[in-house]
Parts: sequence; C-alpha cells; structure tokens
Amino acid sequence: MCQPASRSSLSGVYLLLDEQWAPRWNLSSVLELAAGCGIRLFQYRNKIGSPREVFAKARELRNVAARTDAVFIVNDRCDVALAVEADGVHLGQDDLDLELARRIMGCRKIIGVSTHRPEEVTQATRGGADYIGYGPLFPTTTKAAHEAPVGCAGLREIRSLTPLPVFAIGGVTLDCVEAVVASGANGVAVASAVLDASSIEETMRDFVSYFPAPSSPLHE
Ligand code: TZP
Ligand code: MG
Repeated sequence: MCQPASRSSLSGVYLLLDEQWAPRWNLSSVLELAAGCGIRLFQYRNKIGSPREVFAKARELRNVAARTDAVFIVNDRCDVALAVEADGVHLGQDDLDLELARRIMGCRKIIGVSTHRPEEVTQATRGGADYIGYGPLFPTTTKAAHEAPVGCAGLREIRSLTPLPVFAIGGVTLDCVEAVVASGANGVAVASAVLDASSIEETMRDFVSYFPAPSSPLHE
C-alpha cells in the first residue's frame, strides 16, 4: 500500500513553528534545538508572509529538519510543501479539500487535517488523512479566531471515531499534557507553551518526557 514512510513518527510532541514568534526566535535554531531535545515532528505556520517569503522560510526550515532527520510539515499550502520537498501538508477546514490535496500531494506525503467536531473527524478519516488535529482543546491566543474549546471531554468523545493518530491542539501546556494523553491523544501540537516559555529547552524536554521514545527509524 502506498503511504508516507514517515507515517510511523506521527505521535508525541508536534512543535508548531509559527512565524508570529520569528521576531523573538530564529525558528531554524529552535528547530535544531528541539530536535536535540527529542522532538521529531514540526509544522511551519506562516499566516503573514507573501508566498515568496513563506517558500523561502519553509525551505530553510526544511533543510534543518532534513539534517536532524525530523519530519517537516507545511501548514495550509500544498504548493509550498511540494516546492520545498516537505514531508507533508497540514490542512484546516477552509483549506484545499482533502481529496484534491491528496491528488496534488500524492500518496507518499503526509496530510494532516484540523478538526473541531466529531463529523469532521469521521470525514477526514474516510477521506484518507494521515493524522488528525483536534481542538482547540483549551483557549489560545495563537490562533486569532478559533472555535469553542472542546476540552479533554471532547477528545474522549472522538477517540473511538478514528484509528488515526490524534494530536490535541490549542492551549496545551505541561500542566495538562498528562490528562490530554489519558483522554486519548497520540500527541500534542504546541506553540506558545514552548515558544513563550522562560526556558524553551527545559520545556521541550519536559513535553518529550510524556511520550515513549520512537523505536523505529523515521525515514525507512
Ligand atoms: N489551531 C487550533 S489552536 C492552534 C491552531 C493552529 C494554535 C495552537 O497554539 P498554542 O499556542 O499551542 O495554543
Ligand atoms: Mg490552514
């Protein structure tokens, strides 16, 4: 069956490298540091740059991810994901339709889908997504207009609807990661809990400690 080789690494800590933090952090350095702390999965999120800027920055991050054997996903844009040879793309409910995105990306690329309600989880699963983002779990300021938080109860409600890896997203912090995992998440997608932390390195290591170390090579 044709599927992404790096699908087996879809669990644990998924660090959202959001351009909002670029004035404070060099995102390539953050990626490198995070990889050293055991984070294997990254998404580049840029809601403010021109397509040309998004491409240039994604390419730089892609190169660092390749060097550290990390999985690199581009938010929103299939064209940029393919242009920089990312491992995949992450789609929201207003982005390209999953079927069309799969035609563009092919079966060897990862496609993740943001979902906010049970029907969307079922639809993304049937449509052939490789993983699901579910949330926002809790209130967050990282995403300007977001849906109502679903909480851990919402996560438990959708767990049985999909065999796919589920990443809890939105307001996830070290204080709740244990409860989030106990509610069925295979991983946590985080931005501010890491990028606003006083020690990002310590915080990344703490997040990683909640998940088992990957046992198989990332790019088989
Ligand atoms: N989608 C739902 S919440 C969110 C996205 C992209 C942002 C998550 O960021 P944070 O800072 O971990 O709440
Ligand atoms: Mg999007």
